[in-house]
Amino acid sequence: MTLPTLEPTLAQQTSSLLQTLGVPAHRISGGNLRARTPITGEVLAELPVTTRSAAEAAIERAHQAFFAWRTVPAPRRGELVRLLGEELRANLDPLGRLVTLEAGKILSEGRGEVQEMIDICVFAAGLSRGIGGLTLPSERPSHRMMETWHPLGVTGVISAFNFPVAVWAWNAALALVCGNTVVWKPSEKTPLTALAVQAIFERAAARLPDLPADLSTVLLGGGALGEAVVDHPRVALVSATGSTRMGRAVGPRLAARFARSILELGGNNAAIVTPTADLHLALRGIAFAAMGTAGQRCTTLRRLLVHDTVYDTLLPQLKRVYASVAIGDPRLPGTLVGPLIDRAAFDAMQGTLDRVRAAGAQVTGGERVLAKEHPEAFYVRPALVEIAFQTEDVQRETFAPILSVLRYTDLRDAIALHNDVPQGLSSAIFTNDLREAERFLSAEGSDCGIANVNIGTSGAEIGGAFGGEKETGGGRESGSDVWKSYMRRATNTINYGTELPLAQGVSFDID
Ligand code: UN1
Repeated sequence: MTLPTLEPTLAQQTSSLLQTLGVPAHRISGGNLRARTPITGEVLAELPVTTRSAAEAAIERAHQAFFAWRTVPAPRRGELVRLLGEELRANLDPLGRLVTLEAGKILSEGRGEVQEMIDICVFAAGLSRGIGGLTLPSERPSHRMMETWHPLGVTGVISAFNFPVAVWAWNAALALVCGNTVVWKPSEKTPLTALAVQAIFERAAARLPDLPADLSTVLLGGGALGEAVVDHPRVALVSATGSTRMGRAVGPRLAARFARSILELGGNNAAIVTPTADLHLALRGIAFAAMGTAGQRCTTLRRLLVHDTVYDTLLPQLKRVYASVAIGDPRLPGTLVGPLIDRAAFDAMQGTLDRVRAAGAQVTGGERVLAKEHPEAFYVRPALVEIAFQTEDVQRETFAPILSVLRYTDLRDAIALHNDVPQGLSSAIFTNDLREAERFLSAEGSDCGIANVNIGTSGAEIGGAFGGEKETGGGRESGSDVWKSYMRRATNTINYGTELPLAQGVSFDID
């Protein structure tokens, strides 16, 4: 008699991944923070939350660690980040799988997220030998001016469920090489991936002798812990990713105590498809940007502005793709669209669809699928909304796969429509017309922090500055010269002469 081989449950798969990733058992049992998987809705683990007083003590320890860390030479700090990248590379597969289990992304996106972490470690390790300031001419003889960049202090990172590990890495890799210490409050929906990253970080740190302890700490819990980070006078900078609503709560509190902030909030990203666009290429770009990560990226394509002359060609093609896209278990190789994170996300999606229908839109898709197989999970067919004008719902970010499609006839009108939303994160134009592309990228074009030509709105590389304008919050993370936000700049004027001339020709002779 042969016994049927039982597939391990998702909780068992998770616990074996956590073991592989080196997460100590006591961190993942015996508490009341429930980690669930959106794949089935089942509970994966129940883990201890961090109390407010423990969080405050952790911030105090991070502050003490900062005093030691700021004096470690930057290239040596970069060595830690290089080793972190090495550990992440060695754990790309299990960590990517854990992201899939906990956040519901398809496997290649789970791995992609870990790849982003590795990439920023490479970038930051290089940067640790390139943090440099300007030397400037002084108007005074025998004087020199220069800028020096100094570590800032404790950096608080508040991250969202949809990029449960990469956002920490963009911030932590830069903060650490800049000489800051890090306190991380991940989304309470994704505590397990956070613990896995913490274990990986601790392994990297253990490879260097004589490092200060508490260089990066994770705090697990809900909004009250986020508030503890935001309000703590020792936290010099908070980098917060999430909704505009969250940003409205966080931004003013940080401003009130003159702390620095990097806010990466809602997006309502649009693409314009012009008459000369390569429609095949546009179709692929639109599909990934609008349906990838089940529409749960801040860079997700949410609005599509299509020129009248190509609308009736593109729309039927788009509808075919939407009708046939593979929705289901994100662990399966063919799946392109995994589950929404939870019931609240599903309800928000249905609410928006009901209202745009009532406003006269024609909605294709959007319905729940696989409800019989997974009564506690929320799989949906991505929705296309054909609508004549931008209603309040079109102008608002609904964190779900809804793509509103509008017609235009004049590029100026399309750009005006494009910018007529409160958010300003990412944008794209599909065109083969140089003039149209350049107009879109110009000062009178897209008003977003990211503007692309012939690629979609999502999937940015770490080398560029990442973030957006208006209600997106104005913050920038990741590449380019973003490191400057994690440091304080000192302007130094040095007099190597024997006279004391004053600037602006001022005289102040005391004898
Ligand atoms: C997010 O959704 O919070 O450009 C970040 C992208 C990713 C980052 C998304 N590199 O889509």
